[in-house]
Amino acid sequence: MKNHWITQLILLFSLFFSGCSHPEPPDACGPVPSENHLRWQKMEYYAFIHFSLNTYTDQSWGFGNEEVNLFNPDSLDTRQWARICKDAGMEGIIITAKHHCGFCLWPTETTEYSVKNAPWKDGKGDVLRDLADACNEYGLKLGIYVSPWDRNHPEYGNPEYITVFRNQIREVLSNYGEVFEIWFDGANGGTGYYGGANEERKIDRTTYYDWQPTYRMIRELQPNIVIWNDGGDRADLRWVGTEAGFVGETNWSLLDSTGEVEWGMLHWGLENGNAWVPAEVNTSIRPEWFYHPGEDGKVKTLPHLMDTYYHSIGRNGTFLLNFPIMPNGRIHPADEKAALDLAQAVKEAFAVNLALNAKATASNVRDNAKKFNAAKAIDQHWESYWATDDSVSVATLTIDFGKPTTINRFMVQEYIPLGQRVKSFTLEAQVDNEWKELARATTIGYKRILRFPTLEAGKLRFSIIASKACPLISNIGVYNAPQILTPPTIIRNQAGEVIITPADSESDVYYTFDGSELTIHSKKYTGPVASDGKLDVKAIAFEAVSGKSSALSHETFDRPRTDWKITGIDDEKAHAILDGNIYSAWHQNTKSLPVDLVIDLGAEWTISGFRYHPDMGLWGPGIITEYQFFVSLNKKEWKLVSEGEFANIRNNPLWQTKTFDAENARYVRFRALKNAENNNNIGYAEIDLITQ
Ligand code: FUL
Repeated sequence: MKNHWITQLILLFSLFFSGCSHPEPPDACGPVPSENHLRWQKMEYYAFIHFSLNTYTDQSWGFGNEEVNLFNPDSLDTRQWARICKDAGMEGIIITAKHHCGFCLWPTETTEYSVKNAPWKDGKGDVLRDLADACNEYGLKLGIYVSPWDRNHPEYGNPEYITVFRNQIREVLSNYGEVFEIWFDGANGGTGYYGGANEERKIDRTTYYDWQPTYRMIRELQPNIVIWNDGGDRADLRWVGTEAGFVGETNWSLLDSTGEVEWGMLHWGLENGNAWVPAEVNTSIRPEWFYHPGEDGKVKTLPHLMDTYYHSIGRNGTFLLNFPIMPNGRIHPADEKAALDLAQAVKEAFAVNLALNAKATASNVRDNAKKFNAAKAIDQHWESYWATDDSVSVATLTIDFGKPTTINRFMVQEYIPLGQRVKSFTLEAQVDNEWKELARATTIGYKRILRFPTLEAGKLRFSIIASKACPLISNIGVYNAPQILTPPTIIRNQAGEVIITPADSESDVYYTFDGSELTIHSKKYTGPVASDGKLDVKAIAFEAVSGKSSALSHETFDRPRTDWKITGIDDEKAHAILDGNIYSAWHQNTKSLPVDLVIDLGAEWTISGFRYHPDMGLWGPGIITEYQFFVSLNKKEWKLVSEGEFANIRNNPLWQTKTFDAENARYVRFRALKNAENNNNIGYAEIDLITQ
């Protein structure tokens, strides 16, 4: 009897201790990522390189008949690309080995339309080889874009082309070491050169490419690869439905393995999808993918790129940022600077994890086990996680900083090897013993980052409101990101109000209107400021906490255009050309050129010049290249005071200033004689005058 009792006690003890030391992790919930998915997702940030014959023709899509002779970069430097990408914090580079024009950047055996027939290195060059070597040297992974659509190949549209295409894939995946991702764009405009046929060829994208055998070949050649395919059968990764640089705030890494994918699914994923197909956010550092000299002034700003970061990596996506290569074979210095500035800003934002030394407690811990307790969510180890009991899908985790702590960013990660689970959560801060809601959000996935206005909190409460199954939180980070102190923008609207906008809404702005230097006594900007006459505005953004300020913004303005009227035009939108904002434009409705824009100044002015800012939009900006400018006192007799061209305006679509001998005028007439596109599209972003 005694023995029996002792045996039972030993059993109970051993059960208790084994329960403590070996608590069971939960079962997977729904589809889970493959090892390749996980490796890829952890890369987070990598580069796209667009380089092809388009680089030499200022085109977005080559037709397929562009001369191979054009490809002759004089200082191609893949090591420069790799160095920039590495310094920018990226993990890999995906290159357009073949874009839609069909030109191959490696000496392929499948077509004559490649570097082997180009003057570059006397046909002995191989851009892929150079890039693979540079990636190895810099510790970056290599990815390859091979366009399924081939506007050069004579067999495109026929079954024979599929063999060619597969051989191309075989070549690029066999000869350049490990490839982390292969990219198959879905574009198919139909028309093309096609070996001289110059016709439209339509294919059924669901059947033509016969992807499954191709996928098998790819996985055999590169077992660690992930396949991105927007053109046909579902592969490993999905496009997010836009090239503007964002994915949905709700972002499930799931889709159905078959069937059409509408835009919403690309954007948000599918909560109950039956396959793991996570999102990759692809966008360019400039408006376009290929290099266009006209975009040298349009490189994305730091606040823009930072937003893209939060809207991609911060929303359970990866971030694929494109560099267009210049005709000489290098990345433009402005693009390099933008990427490095972004890297610096990201580094500064996430430099100190304030959750690391805090204390975490949870409303429920799986089996009450140390292995799954709240501390595991703030230990910075991705492999360890806080988990609740199987029956618990609503739970809170509280982080106690121990003292009031200044914060403005919250980062959270799910342990996705066991599936994406959380459907919604809230974040609250304890300020002066009161709980204040900071955010209400939906999915988490691999990584979610929330931004909120800077505040001082003693505690943070992270509450999971809904989850598909017990939540598994692998990491939480809390940060105090410095404001982005780029110079603020200054505009003056038609009413004469000066509007100053800092890049970061939390920065303070100080200004002067008379050209004087800024001091601590300068005025603080609190909203649009009414003004009159000519102005010389200086402004800076300032961050009180760090005491840092931005570089200076400086703008001069002539008299305000308050009483101006665009005459004879019945289109509300025309006022965009007087709103002070060079990013808003208006296009004049005309069937032929020349076309006049007549402005009534509302009073007699003495003028000695005018300024024109063209539309900076990408498509059909209607940039005026040849003009005449007239003045009149009565709108009947007109005097021509200036005529000529706006040289280089197409490549550099900035303010154009023309001066002339002073004239008195009540009316001005700006006549467009010709535009850069050689059609009747005439666009204006702004018109202004220079007065005496
Ligand atoms: C698009 C292509 O058509 C563009 O030219 C570019 O390559 C981009 C990344 O994908 O859909």
